Amino acid sequence: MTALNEKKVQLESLLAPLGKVVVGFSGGIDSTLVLAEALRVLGKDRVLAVVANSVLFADEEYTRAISLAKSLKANVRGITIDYLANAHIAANEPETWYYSKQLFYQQLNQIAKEGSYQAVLDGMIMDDLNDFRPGLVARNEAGAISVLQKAGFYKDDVRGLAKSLGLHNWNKAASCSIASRFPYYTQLTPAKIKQVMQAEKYLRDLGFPVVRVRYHNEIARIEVPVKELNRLVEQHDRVQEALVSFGFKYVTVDMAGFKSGRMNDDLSVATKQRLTVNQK
Ligand code: NMN
Repeated sequence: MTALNEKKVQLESLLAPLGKVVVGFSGGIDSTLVLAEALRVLGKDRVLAVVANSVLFADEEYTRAISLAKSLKANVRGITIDYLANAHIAANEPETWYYSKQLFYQQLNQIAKEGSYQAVLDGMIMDDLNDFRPGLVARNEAGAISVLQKAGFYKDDVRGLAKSLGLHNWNKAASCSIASRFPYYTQLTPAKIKQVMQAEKYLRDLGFPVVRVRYHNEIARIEVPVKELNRLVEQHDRVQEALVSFGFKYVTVDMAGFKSGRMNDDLSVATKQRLTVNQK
């Protein structure tokens, strides 16, 4: 048996005894695999996909996630989370990840309780253990189960299994809360968030699926993979014009290319450790 097959068997054996489950579903490939496998192993009537809509994620991501869950024949429920009502999150403190996941899991647990679901599942994977992920502490506190992580799935395993199962988004670029585009302690407002979302959507539509527009007040710092830098700079005129129209004064391209977690470079080792204790 291949290593991936062993992980798949392990995943099935983790899912089988769970009874009725709620799956926190974002439409990303990790939670898509969890949802698809939960549906296959437990059956449609014992799985509920819950999709969160909020100002920190693009509306199109929410709509796409709802349709994807429906196309997998899952029962699906949308919820709304007012992240900016939490002062820590609005202030984009390093704790933002903890508090936003806490709000998310609280709602999932509430839904599970009301519907007599025995477990709440999410899409965290092994790679998340090597990242700055305070959300894992919130997950542990909430008692949510990361079945892929428990079965030892890394991103390549997820994509490999998703592809073999015919999940069309197997190669989808990872996306996350828009908070990651802002330096820590930058006050998040709907206007700033909209500015960054418009800029990223523009660049995605221009043919850059992997992109971050980091917000530094008047300056936009665009990150795309290094191999895409030339192609981006070739289109400097239109990119400059568009991003200025969204409210930036200066439009820059980061020569280091896309680096997930770049804003965490500003955090001290002590802060990272404090917020991720017991992560592993
Ligand atoms: O790819 P970017 O935009 O840089 O964002 C990734 C970063 O966002 C990660 O390095 C992580 O620090 C943060 N993040 C944290 C959680 C969490 O704690 N649950 C979830 C998603 C992203």
